[in-house]
Amino acid sequence: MNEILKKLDRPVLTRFDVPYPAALIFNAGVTKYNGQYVMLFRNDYGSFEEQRLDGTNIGLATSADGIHWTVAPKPCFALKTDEIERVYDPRLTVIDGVCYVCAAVDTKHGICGGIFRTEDFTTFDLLSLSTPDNRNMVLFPEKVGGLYTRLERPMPVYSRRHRDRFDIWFGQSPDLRFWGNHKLVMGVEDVPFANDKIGPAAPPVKTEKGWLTTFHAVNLDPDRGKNGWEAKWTKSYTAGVMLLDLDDPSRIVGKYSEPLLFCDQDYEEEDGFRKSTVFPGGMILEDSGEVKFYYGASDTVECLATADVNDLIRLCLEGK
Ligand code: BMA
Repeated sequence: MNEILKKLDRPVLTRFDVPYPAALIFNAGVTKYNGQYVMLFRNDYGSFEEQRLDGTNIGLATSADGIHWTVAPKPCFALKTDEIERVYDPRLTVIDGVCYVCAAVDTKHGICGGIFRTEDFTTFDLLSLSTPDNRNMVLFPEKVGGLYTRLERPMPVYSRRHRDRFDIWFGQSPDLRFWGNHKLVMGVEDVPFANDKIGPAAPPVKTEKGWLTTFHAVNLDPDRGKNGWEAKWTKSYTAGVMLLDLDDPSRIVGKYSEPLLFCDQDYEEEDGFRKSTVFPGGMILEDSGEVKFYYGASDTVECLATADVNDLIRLCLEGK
């Protein structure tokens, strides 16, 4: 484990905490909203025992301390239309008192990034849907230069020689519907621990020294073979951390050159669907300076790690 990170000694949410059919609980978005912690988690349901997955919905959990969670009696969100097949991997950002949810949206014509608006976690209004393929996006918690701002990760297969050479991009919008000002933030070749693709992870938090944000990094090892209960899982997902310029978040101020977060605890991988996988979807900066990272582990359970914000900033500034 990275020495500045403290992990809880168990997952923070698993299928056993969920009062409806649930198999894999992971990749949650977390925020503080109206005085409590709110989590939207991905639930791939089916049968864990039979290692069978039938579908995906999104569950809601709330907490007073960010550690002990109560799951609402029913899933709160699943979307199927003639065109949309499923919504997953929610990331939450509160802007001016309204909660926005960025999520991956599988459609019949490609995978898109959706931005939804909710005030009650019961109804979710779709504000915008990207063109495919672009499934990973996160919103900044305030406008930058008068515009809503996001990090995103298009998936250009054809032009990248049919390999997963995916990078992190920047975009802005006057209204969360029309997006432009696109710029490259970081290429996969700039991350020494990724040989495959990178992308945003949890939405950024604001610090005095810049926007602190995590990103996911994928390492491909074709020889890895069966690594979990999926038939063949040859990837490993770790998470890095970087600091972006406050006024121009398309510019990197500092970046830690090693992974910040990776699987190294038994409870992260036990009976795991896809081992060697972490995916942070929620990051909260507390007034005390503690940063909470919520992350899916092995695409099976949701976990929590904490670190001091100044240690994280130091890592980014020294690790460039
Ligand atoms: C990505 C997404 C994530 C998942 C990750 C690792 O492509 O499907 O939801 O956590 O793969 O399996």
